[in-house]
Amino acid sequence: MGDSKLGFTRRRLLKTLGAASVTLAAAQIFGEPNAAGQEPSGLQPAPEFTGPGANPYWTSPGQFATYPQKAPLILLTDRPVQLETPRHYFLSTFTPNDAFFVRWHLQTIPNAVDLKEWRLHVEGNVERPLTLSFPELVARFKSVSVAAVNQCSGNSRSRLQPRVAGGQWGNGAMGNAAWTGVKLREILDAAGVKSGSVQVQFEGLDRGLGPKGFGSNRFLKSLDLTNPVIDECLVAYAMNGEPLPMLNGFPVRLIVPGYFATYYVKSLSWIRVLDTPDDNFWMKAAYRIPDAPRGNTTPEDMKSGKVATVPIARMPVRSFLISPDGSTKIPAGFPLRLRGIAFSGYGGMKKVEVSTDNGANWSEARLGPDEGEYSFRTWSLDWTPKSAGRHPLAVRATDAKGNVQPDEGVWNPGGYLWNKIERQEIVVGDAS
Ligand SMILES: Nc1nc2c(c(=O)[nH]1)N[C@H]1C(S)=C(S)[C@@H](COP(=O)(O)O)O[C@H]1N2
Ligand SMILES: [Mo]
Repeated sequence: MGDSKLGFTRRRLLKTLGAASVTLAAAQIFGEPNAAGQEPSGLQPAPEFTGPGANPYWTSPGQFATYPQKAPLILLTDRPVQLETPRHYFLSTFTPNDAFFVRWHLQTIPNAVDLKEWRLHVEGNVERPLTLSFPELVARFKSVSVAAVNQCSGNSRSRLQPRVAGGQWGNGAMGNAAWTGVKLREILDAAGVKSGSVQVQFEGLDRGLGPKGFGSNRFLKSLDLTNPVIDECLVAYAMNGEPLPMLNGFPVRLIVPGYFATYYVKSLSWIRVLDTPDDNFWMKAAYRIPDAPRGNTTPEDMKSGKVATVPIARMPVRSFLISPDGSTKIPAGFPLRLRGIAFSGYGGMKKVEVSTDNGANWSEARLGPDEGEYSFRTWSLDWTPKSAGRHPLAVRATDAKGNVQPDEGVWNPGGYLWNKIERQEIVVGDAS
């Protein structure tokens, strides 16, 4: 690992957290019911992203908001809090904590956690229920780090045609961090999973009203105990070497490398071993995808009621051109360095290719440092546009399993799994 962010020490963490509580002083994070899922699915086309003058921030309308511990981020909704990361932050492998996107579902989110009071409970179908204080959690289990992308299932939802309800994210509902914590497996072993157990359920500190059809007042996610990803999960207490921002799940959150962020339960406080499959709203009704290639279906097939669904899981391969962003005109003959990132939930990157002629020809980009198979991987390619005019650039990644980004969009009612080849038009001016 070439980055010090993965060389995090427990001693430093405990020093940082010497003050036993972290408080968010934001009154506006309490509010009315979640509007997600209740907005009409209008059929106006998604905005086109052409330059110059293109909105360089991924999404329109693009109002910025400042929340505690956060840089100005693009405000999607404030009840619940949904903040999108502006495009330029994705020039680096690791997304800064203060710029990391934010997504909650429920009305009331924790804005203060007193570590003297806080406990992680391990309960349910176990031999020895555990109640771990923060220092116990840190000291009792081995400290490990992993670089992993946290991407919302609905990232890029605004691109779907026909449009679907839900937060109209651009491409900034994702981020990559070096997560440090302890292995979920070690915690489960300490508690002793009883035979007959089928799933493990995760619950945070948020409470209250959620979207339509949601009966409980809790956000709950579960994973099958037979899923090999259980052995890769971390209960993370540090993000890029610092305590987690409150809005990103202080004091600890679950990390499920390669999986969509819906499983990355924030302010994780209950780990519950189940002897029957979890049928709560967030597993049975929400975050499900058609059981079909790419999770793809049509509005007509959905209406037939015959589309079988499964819980969403791993993230398909994606790549992004971050710079140039199309917002300024480039003089002909100007040597550009095209830069961006790529990742896949199915393992590391094999190659990233760039086309400067709308997909007719492709050139392989140079890959940046390898921070692990679930991390962002930066890429770059030098290119000097020779002729004035519009140059449609495109970027396409292939992951280590050989999965290639398709040039077709995907459609499902949740607006999940978008991974179509990204395009960015660059306008080159005559410099003579
Ligand atoms: N406790 C809790 N954890 C949660 C959620 C939530 O609503 N409550 N939302 C999940 C979803 S759907 C996403 S996209 C990520 C967002 O993580 P972030 O806010 O750190 O970017 O958190 C996940 N973990
Ligand atoms: Mo999400």
